[in-house]
Amino acid sequence: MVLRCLVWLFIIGCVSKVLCSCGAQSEPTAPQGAASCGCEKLKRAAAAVDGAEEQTASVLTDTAGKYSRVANERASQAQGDERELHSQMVQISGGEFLMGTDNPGIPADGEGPPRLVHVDSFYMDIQEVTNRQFQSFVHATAYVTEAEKFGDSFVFEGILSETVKSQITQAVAAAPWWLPVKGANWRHPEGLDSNITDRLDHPVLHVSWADAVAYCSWTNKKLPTEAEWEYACRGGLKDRLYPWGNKLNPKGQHYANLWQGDFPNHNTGEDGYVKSSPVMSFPANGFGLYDMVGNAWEWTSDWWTVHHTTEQQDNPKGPPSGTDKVKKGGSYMCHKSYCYRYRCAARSQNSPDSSASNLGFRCVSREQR
Ligand SMILES: [Ca+2]
Ligand SMILES: [Ca+2]
Repeated sequence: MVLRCLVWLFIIGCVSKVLCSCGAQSEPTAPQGAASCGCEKLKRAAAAVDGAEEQTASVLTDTAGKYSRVANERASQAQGDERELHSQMVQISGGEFLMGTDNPGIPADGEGPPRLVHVDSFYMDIQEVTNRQFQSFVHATAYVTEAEKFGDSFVFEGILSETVKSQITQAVAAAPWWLPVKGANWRHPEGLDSNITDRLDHPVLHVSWADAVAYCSWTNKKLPTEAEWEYACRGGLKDRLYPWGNKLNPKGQHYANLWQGDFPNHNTGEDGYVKSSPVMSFPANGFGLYDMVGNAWEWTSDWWTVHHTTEQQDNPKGPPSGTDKVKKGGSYMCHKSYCYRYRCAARSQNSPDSSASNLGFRCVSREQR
């Protein structure tokens, strides 16, 4: 019991980090205290629960207009492929880029120092893996996720029904808006009284790192390294906060599914969604990749560390071992006041067995799949 509780606390911490990973480079710096949304504390094995009972892609200019035009062109192409079971992939031509930032939104996350990194060419899913895709994987393999084995997963309180909330006596001390919900898993994102029937094209959630690896392996793919993910996120732009530039809402438009309003009490849903959104609901970046920031956090293959060499690196893969895995991009729960991690350089962590209602993934491969 105690172990489970500790695990939950840890997961909650991780989830918080996920939620928080929403930062940047040139926009005004994140407000003090913006470092903790609680998602990094959601590890199944650590935290402390309160009251626990137990491309050759061309480099684009940084103007929103050009970004938007290219994004919309790619979006219209992608819509036609939506019926295909496996994600469409785009080739990301290899090259050098500055990974990290010298103006970290959340210094404690190890966003800096910036370092010159080269990555080889690779292919990347243009979208987060969806419930429909994960469902086909489960149908074909009878795979059981870790959240299903544990019997619970972390869910943000704000999206739970009153019935489910009334049955929960635990909370994560450092992030009380994260609740361990019995029966919550990818099929039941907010617990047993919820389902994915009307969310088959949303990102699959409540998947652990091992679950993500299993799915990618099934499609002959793998998880991206953090370097691959960040290079892809930047979409050919240099020293920019977001995949589309430095302004969060160019010309008043939303470019990602994030949180508007006061976190964690009121989400206005100004961008159209208070929870996850169907994949590809917002413009793609210069490489044709959707939802790199926002919607669902995305697992990477790297172990977590906040210490980075400043020497030039070639296809870095992170530390050889660790306790947490790196996740990137932030989620629909990210707000600048609390989780400034919806920036390409931002990062957060979760233990590999963690799962939560805002954490998903996408896959990469060396060859076209
Ligand atoms: Ca939103
Ligand atoms: Ca995402």
